[in-house]
Amino acid sequence: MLVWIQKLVPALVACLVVACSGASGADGNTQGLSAKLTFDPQPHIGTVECTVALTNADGTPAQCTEVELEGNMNHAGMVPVFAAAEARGEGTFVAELEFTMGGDWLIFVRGKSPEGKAFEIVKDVTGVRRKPQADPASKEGGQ
Ligand SMILES: [Cu+2]
Repeated sequence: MLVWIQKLVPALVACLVVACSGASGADGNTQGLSAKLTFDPQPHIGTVECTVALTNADGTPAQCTEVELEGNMNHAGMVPVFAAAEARGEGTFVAELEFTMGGDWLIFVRGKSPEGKAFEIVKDVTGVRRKPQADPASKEGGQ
């Protein structure tokens, strides 16, 4: 029994490490595009609306398609979170991203460029923490 556990635990750990690092994969090709992420409210543990503004190299809005986000962290055993982004025109997309843990996140923005080529842009979102206890006067998520 003990031997069985001694064999099993390293195997499980190895499994988690592979699963986590495998998610980020090789360097994605940005296809010359840039992404700007804005969050409303500021990133906190829980679901946050993320607006992605995609621009071409010359700064004009990039008419991308099939945009999705993957949120990940740099430690083992992390389950990545995925969110499809909805097109709002002018290279702008909106997604509901769920931060499942506090800490420093990497957000992978993926989709198709205006020319139909797959792109991947990685953005840092650092210092995600517990949602501040809002004072009762401010309404979370109200617009
Ligand atoms: Cu994590």
